[in-house]
This record gives sequence, C-alpha cells and structure tokens, in this order.
Amino acid sequence: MLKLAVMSDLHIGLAARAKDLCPEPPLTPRKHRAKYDAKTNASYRQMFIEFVSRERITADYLVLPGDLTNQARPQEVQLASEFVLQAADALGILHDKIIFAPGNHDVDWSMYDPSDHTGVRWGQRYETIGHANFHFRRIVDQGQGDVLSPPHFIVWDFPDLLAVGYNSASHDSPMPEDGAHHGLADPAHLDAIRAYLASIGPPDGRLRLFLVHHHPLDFAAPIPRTPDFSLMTNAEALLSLLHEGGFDLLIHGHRHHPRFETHSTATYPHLPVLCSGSFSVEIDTEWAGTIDNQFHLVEVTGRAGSENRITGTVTSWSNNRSKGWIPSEESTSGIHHIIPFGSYVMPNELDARLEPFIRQWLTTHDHILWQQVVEEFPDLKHLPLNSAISAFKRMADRLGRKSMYQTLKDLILY
Ligand SMILES: [Mn+2]
Repeated sequence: MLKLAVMSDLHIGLAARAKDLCPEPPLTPRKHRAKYDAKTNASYRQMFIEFVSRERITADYLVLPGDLTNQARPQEVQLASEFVLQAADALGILHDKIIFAPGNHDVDWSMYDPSDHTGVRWGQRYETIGHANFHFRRIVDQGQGDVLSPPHFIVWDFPDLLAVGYNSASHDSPMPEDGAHHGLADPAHLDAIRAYLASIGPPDGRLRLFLVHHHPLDFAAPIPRTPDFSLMTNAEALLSLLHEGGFDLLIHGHRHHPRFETHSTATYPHLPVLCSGSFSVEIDTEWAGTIDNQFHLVEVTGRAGSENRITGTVTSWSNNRSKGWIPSEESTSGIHHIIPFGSYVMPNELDARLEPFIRQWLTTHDHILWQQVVEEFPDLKHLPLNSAISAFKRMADRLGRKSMYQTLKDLILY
C-alpha cells in the first residue's frame, strides 16, 4: 500500500484565494494592494492542517504538479516552501518524500529582458524557485537530472516508487505574442527520457509515477465551445512514451478543473490519469465553471490482472466557501469523492457476469447496492465508479428498474 497526497496549482501569491497564501504585496501598485485586501480568508493553511488531523489523513509522498507560486517572486517561493513542509508534517510525510514538477507560473520573469539574446536572462528564470534557501532546491538535488534545466526531467529513485518529473513549461515565455501558456512535450526531451528508461530496464514492480504540470488530454467541459489553448502540445508522444516505459500513473495540474480517468491507446489499454485541479487558486469561473479547490489522496493497494496494473482509489475533498473541506461531489466539484481504479472490464463482459446474479438477487430483495455486487465479485472492487454507474444504468433499463447514486457507497439499483 502506497499513499500519495496531491496538492496542485497552489498559486501562492496574489492569485491564491486566501490572505495567508499571499505574501503581503508592496504598497504600490495600488491594484495589487486592493487584490490583497479583498481576500477575506486569513486561515486557509490552518483550516487544511485541522482538516487533515481531524480526518486522520496520512500519506507516504507529497506530490506537487506545479504552479506552486503565482509569479515565483522570492516571497512567494518562501511561503510555498514553508507551507509545503507544514502540510507534509501534518500528513506525516518525510521531507525527502516531497516531489514536484514546475508549472508555467513557477518562472521568475522579473529579470527577463527580451533584448538579451545571449541566453543569460533566460537561464536565470528558475533561479528563484531553485534557490538554496527554499525546499524546492533540496527536492531537485535529491533526484537524478534536473527539471529546471535541459532536458528538463528528473528521476527520484525511492525503494517503493520510481517517479519521473518533467517540466512541460520549459519553453514558456512572458511575451504576449508567444501565445497562451500551453504545455510542450519537447521531442528532444522525450528522447532523453526514453534513453534514460532504456538504461534502467523494464519496470521492477515498484510504482512508476510520471509527474508533469500541463494536461495531455483535451478534457470535455466546462466551457464546451471554447478551444483549450493551454493543452500540452505533442502530448500523444508523451503518452506513448509512458506506455512504452510501463508507467502506472500520470499526475498533472494546470487545468483547475479536476478529473480522474483511465487513458487508453490501441497498444496499451490502461493508464490512470489524475488531473489534480487546484488546491488554492482563486477559481476563475470563466475557465473552470463552478467548481471548488481540491485535495486528493491516491491510494495504491496492489496489482491485479494479466497486465499487472495497479489497483486502488483516488479520494478527493473540496474546499467549500461555507463548509470548509468536504467530500467532493461530481456535480459541484467536478470529481467524485471516491473513485476506484484497476479493474477494467468491457461492458458486454460485465453485463454477462452481472445480469444472472442481479436477476436472482432481486427475486428475494427489492434493491441491490453496488457494494453487494462487489461482495459477490471481489475483482470489481476496483472498477472505476463511472463504469459501475453505467453498468447499473444498463441493468436497470434491461430489468425495468431504476438506479441512482450519490457516492460510491450509495450506488443502488431498485
Ligand atoms: Mn499552470
């Protein structure tokens, strides 16, 4: 059993939703002051620490998929570094088990000079987040390679986890004419990662995690008619590489709307992908819809099936403005509270197994819960929740019944 706590897109600085995630801005310019003063919540950090202790949430690793800060100002990086360590302590995570991949906001453009073609200023853009005063430097020093310089990937080799972090924002620029802050899976970087993977040989049973900031998949909603310019370019090449390299799990950030789906290609069917949403950005409803900030716990419980895929659950909590940290609900936070993963059964096969059992069950009961199905077919414990919901819906249609769900625990056919 391995537990990963995931906090993404903290945006510590003026874009964070709370005063205590925002170093006080200089007295000028005035608009910054106003933005700071408008924040009413002064105890977001404390609220999280109390929530984690109250729910007794612990984890082995703290995973940070980027945009830790808003502008990589030294004060922001310092606050991010302090808070990340504070969160790790609350979760019982050792400081050397914190990993991160930088986002497009973790770049310090304050010294940027577009007229400097020597590469000096460009090379300084990661000096702040990588400064020796802050914990992120130690995270980088612990790995092999460097996310902050070419070819922008790093490997953390733990006894129970092989994690690769990649910087999908390494090409990013502050100049408006360079376009939106999309991600890039640079072919030269992918070649370097591929060569590294070839050198270490096939997976050895440890969890293989890939950590990156930008999203590689063009998720649907919440603004269906607006093109998503911030997607990762050349993402299919990255996904193929993950498939080839036997990665078990991909965790990313950038898109503030959370999501957890298993990705498939023709050659390789199952890669669970967690789009982490944002832990503490002031959500922009124009891009994200009405969703809340998120915290996730990925629990990997083992491996199953002929392909030895990982099994487990993703549990998500949302920060509701009036109620604080509460279990996520898909309708309001974009992600279910608990989503299992690891059993992948195609619909016809699933229906053929379920129908005789459910027909028989309903001769003596007026309803059946999904949990009762799982007691009969233990391998379905890790069937993704949306697969279970659609299986019950198909079965209800076929049997002239109804089905409904609120959470995994309440999924019912009656
Ligand atoms: Mn971002």
